[in-house]
Amino acid sequence: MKAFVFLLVVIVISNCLAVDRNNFKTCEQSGFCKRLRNLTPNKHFHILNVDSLKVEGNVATAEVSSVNPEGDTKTLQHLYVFKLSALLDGTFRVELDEESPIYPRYRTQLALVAEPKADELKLIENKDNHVILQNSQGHKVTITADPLKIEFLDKAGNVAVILNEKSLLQVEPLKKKDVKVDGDENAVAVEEPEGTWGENFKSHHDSKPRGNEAVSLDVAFPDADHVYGIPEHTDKFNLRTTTSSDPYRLYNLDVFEFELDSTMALYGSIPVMYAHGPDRTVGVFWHNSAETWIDVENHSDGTVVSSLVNLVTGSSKPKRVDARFMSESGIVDVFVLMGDKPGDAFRQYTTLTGVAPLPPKFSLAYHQCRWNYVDEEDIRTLDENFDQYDIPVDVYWLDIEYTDRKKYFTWDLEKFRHPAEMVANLTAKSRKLVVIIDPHIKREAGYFLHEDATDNGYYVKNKDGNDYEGWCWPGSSSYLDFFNPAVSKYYADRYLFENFPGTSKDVHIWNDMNEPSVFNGPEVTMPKDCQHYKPPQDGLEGISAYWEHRHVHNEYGLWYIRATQDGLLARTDGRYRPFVLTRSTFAGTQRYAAVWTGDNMAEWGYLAVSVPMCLSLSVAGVSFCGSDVGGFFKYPEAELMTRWYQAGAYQAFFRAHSHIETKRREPWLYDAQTMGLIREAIRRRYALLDFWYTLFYEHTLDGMPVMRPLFQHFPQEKETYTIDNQYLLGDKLLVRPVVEQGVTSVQVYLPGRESGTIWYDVDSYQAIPANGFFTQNVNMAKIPVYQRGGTIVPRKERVRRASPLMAEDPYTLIVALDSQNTAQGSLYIDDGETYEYKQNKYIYAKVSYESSSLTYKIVNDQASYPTRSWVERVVIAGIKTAPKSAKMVQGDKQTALQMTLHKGNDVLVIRKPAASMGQSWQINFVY
Ligand code: NBV
Repeated sequence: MKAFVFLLVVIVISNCLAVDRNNFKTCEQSGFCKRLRNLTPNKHFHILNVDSLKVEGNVATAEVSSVNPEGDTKTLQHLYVFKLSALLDGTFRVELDEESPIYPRYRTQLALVAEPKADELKLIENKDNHVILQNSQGHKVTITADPLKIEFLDKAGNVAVILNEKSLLQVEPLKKKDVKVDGDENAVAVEEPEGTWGENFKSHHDSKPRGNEAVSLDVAFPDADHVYGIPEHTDKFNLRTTTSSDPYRLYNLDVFEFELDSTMALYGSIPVMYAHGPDRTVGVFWHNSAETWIDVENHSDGTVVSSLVNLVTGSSKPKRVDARFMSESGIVDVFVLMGDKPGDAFRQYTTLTGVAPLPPKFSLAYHQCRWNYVDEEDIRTLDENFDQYDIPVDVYWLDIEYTDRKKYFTWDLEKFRHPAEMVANLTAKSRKLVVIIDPHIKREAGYFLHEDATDNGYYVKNKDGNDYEGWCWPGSSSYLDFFNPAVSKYYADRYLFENFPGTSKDVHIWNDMNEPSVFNGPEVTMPKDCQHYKPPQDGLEGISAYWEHRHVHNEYGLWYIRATQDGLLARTDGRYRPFVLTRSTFAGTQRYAAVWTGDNMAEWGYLAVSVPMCLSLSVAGVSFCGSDVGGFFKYPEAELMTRWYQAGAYQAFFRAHSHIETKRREPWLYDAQTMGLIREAIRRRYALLDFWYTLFYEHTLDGMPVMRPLFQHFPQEKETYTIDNQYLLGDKLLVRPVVEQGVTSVQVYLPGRESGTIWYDVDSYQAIPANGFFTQNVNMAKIPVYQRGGTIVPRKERVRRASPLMAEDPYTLIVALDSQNTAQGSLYIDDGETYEYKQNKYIYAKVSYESSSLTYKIVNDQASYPTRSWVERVVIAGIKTAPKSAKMVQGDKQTALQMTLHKGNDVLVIRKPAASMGQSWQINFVY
């Protein structure tokens, strides 16, 4: 019966065309969102007791009390502890918790990479209701005590961020149910808002054993033009005003057939927001893993009222963005990132939550996936076809059907009888396999995972303390409680080769459904009153002895992928870099996995949204992002498929994927011309693989996004603030994928007019001076990509069947000159798969050009890597005067070089400089 209902659900959902909004809460239907959103500003005051202020080390603490909003006298209601910490690199942290909560409140555990490092904090003043503090960089914090307001000032003394200006700060005090006043047995319980001790949504009841425990805070960004971040949504990159819609929602959910242009929740939640304007970029990171809603009000958005006022007064629109964070539980814990350039704010965020580790190089190449490649024969044919049609590919993927009836860590031995052999055949050709492992565990007698988990109490518990049982792909399922270290360890061990037969170091992992997705749960996820492990502590019992799922929901997937990464590391004793892909995200995800944007559709709008979605994830630390190429649902016709490959070739995670019920769509199944265009797009990716790899290496050093918004490098240029169909790769390439159907031209914005930036079309080396928008003609082969003048990009022109086969191939360096005739670039080389680079086995070189020379200098003196690669060509675009001769100098060897001038005599090509990349070299020019 259950199976029948399940099948019915699948059939019904498969036939829907769009998201069923009824399955997901609106703010009105979410008790705390409704409650908090209805609070009147400037009514619920908090007062900081200035006499209690203590500054010790980098931390200022003080007592804060809430004031009775009803009475006109300031009756103190509840006591809180306020904490302000100054952290290294221009970051502050503000925390507010109850002074004596009846149970400990949840503090998000896994988002921070480490305990943030302290800066100094000086008390400058404490008088007349005001406290002024300052960090070592000269940022000041002004605290107004009554009512409580906290202002963060930039180095020039301008207010950059204000907390609680509207007095919407709330930390709802925890209460016990049915507390009688003053111990009087007959007294009536204090009247509480409806829903305090239980809420319903559709057929689901949430028992809320701790009652209301929400937190909220208003944040203002004076002078900001726009705010960005808080992925994952399908909206534009610059966030919209939400006064007449629902707030942006952060609650990791499996939203079937998600819609575009929406503030609805999706698979991931990264609560970091940036505010940008010509004066500065700042950010706030709301460190909370519970369901969160965020309102945004951009005062320069041109609402009717402000436009009318402006018309009458003739004034320009006031610049300022207000935001408001509302979470269901936890404490107020917010990091203020003082910027002041965009890159500073992005780095401050990754300083807190960590950078992505250097990925194995193959994972930046092309991946071929489908739900499902059905058996070994299918994989073999797939592999043969890639070779036959001469299309490079590094990785094939197996979706859920490879398992024995969705029992993870097993194989369907009918269809995959010789997994080890299948993998060996792939690795013999330098290719890899990725297999899916989902978090739901089939509740089937005899399935070792289920039996171990049941016997050892490893499952998440329901509200009554029994193993929680939900419904997912395998049917009746339970979910491991990764918050218990023993469970994470147990799970990590499942990846050991002896525990997962058929796998090898060349089999990597895809973690899907880790929101977690529960088909029959409230909003397709786990009930909030489920119970998670909490380390046992004396005196904690009853509801104090566990965390509820509501506290940890958005970080559940993070605990899961951490266990996966641990497992993949352990299986090779930490020798090989693992690759993990996750669907659910939270702050810190980048440390463990790459991310894809989930189940999109083969429609133009979904291709277009892949750019702002990945940009938002990128500035939120997750640079390794991509979307299903071709679209997951539906079938992409040739034009859409071609454009999607062309776009995907310039996004970090480059994987084609499709739904099980869609028509097959491997490149050779299209007409010959389309296949040729797809092949060409993939080949372009392979040619630039070392460029990508270098960017990811540099990300490990400086935490900068790999995929960047234009305003990161052109912060003054207002036109860039709302552009989200273009982006930069590093500071070097500008990409404007064609995401429109049937076009013969697109508008491209080339920034840098003021600074005289020159851009070069990467196909023709034609120099285009930055001058705002220009019209770029596009035929089906055209991918509008431009190299910034002043940069050097490494390429490999001999594209092969898989990226490892190109490891020792020679490089072409593309030198694009700026108006000063200079250019800089870099190159990172290592073995692409191990951690030996940590023992100095790598090359990191800076390449720089000035008119008399081109220098390739290895900057890591202590390190070396025995590469056989050499430089086979140098292309210098934008040359004004051609040199008469050129000489290569490497060690004590000097060689005269051949050069030719091309195009309008402004592209110089140096053939076969033939210097090894294993040693520094220089080309000297004579004029
Ligand atoms: O495992 C099947 C799919 C997978 O192909 C897709 O990429 C995931 O996002 N999975 C979701 C489960 C069901 C999709 C309807």
